[in-house]
Amino acid sequence: MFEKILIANRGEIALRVLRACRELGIRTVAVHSVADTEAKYVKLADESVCIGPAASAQSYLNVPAIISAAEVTDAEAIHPGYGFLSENADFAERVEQSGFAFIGPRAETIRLMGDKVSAKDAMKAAGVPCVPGSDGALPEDPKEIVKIARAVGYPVIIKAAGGGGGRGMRVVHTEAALLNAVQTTRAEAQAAFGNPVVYMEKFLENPRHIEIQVLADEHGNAVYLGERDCSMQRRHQKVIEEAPAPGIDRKAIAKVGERCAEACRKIGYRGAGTFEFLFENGEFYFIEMNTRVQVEHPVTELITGIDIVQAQIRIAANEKLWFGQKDIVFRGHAVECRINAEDPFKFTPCPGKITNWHTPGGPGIRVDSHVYNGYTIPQHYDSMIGKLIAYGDTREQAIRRMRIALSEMVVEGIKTNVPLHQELMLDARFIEGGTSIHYLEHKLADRNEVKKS
Ligand code: MV4
Repeated sequence: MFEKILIANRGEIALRVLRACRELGIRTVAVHSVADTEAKYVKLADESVCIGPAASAQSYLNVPAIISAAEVTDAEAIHPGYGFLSENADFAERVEQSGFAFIGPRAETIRLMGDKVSAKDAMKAAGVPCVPGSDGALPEDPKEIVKIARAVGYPVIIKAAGGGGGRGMRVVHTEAALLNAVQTTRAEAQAAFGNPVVYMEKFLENPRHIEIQVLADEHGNAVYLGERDCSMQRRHQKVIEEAPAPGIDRKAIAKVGERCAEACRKIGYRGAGTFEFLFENGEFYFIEMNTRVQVEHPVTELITGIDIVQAQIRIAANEKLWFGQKDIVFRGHAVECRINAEDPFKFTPCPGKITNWHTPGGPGIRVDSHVYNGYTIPQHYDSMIGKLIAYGDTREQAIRRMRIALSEMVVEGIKTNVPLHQELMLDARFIEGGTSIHYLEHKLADRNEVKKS
């Protein structure tokens, strides 16, 4: 096992990784920007290195500074967390070339999944069900493009190979609009990602976002840890996540989960990963794979009892998976609310000093947050200040516990989205379960309509 790990991230995930290291008896190096000198994970880490000014480009994205920090502190491995450099194949490569272990998949796997066309090709070949579409990049020939769209059937969606997470997409409803849309998406993709390659899919009008968590080791073993429902989102930012996904047949989950695990074995996947699916009319359609630990990993940890971050570390240290698929028992239900420092109605970020901070507790409550009383949230980064996770024997109990937890939560000095979560925990459609990816945006639009009239 590693003796020392450098955590190349900030915020709650830096603290989460630090806690995993502690439990494994691994010493930690925190790297931080000038703006994060007072951060909790910096103070709790065994060592810390300031790697640059507040701007992420000069600190948390500064590859030479991070590698130098690993060198001077004698760290053996680097955990990238999520966001920042976590899915940067060049970073993973530089880390390994410098003699450190990258806690994540091999650089070539990250590269394969970063290109959404090659990711889909690989998954289709490995037996994962995909959204029907162009089967690879769209050709240049307009006649061919029209032909493909007719075969797929309108509406279609044009997506950038270099995009993902909602960037670089365009829905097309008619043949008249097709070629213009392809051309515009290509130009935008070239400008945004330096890659003009686009592909086409059947546009699913009202799907849910269901994702499968996997773990795979370097010895050919892979398991799935069930699914998460991340449909409650606004502008591609998840707001609430839960596991298991309400109302989906367990046999269907086992079937798609086994396909994902098998795909991991086939491509030689290493570490934790997430297969993102759209789910509509009882069918799963793969769209993208994430090669990092995700914000919402705790809901899976709570229903499986498996520590995903510790698993990432042990896999990176070349350990064999210490359990098989049959050993994984799914028990109970977990719901996560992302707590953001933002206006709960306008969604504008609201950084500043927290003058009073009290977190809830009691049975089934977990709080993953790096903030504390008197902490000043810097304006330079993401507005997420923590996650509230509630577990119960049933979904009803988890939601009940979440309502109580939200009512106990005290955050003063800044605005947060806690009021939005309180509203959602009482929302009849949420309580019913199974809302689509469009539900929250429609609800918020209706709410604004009511306010106006
Ligand atoms: C889609 C889709 C409908 N049909 N693909 C958006 C994020 C990116 N990961 C993929 N996205 C979508 N792809 C087809 N063929 C609808 C979306 C989509 C979406 C997906 C997941 C979660 C939220 C979303 C919000 C809007 C659109």
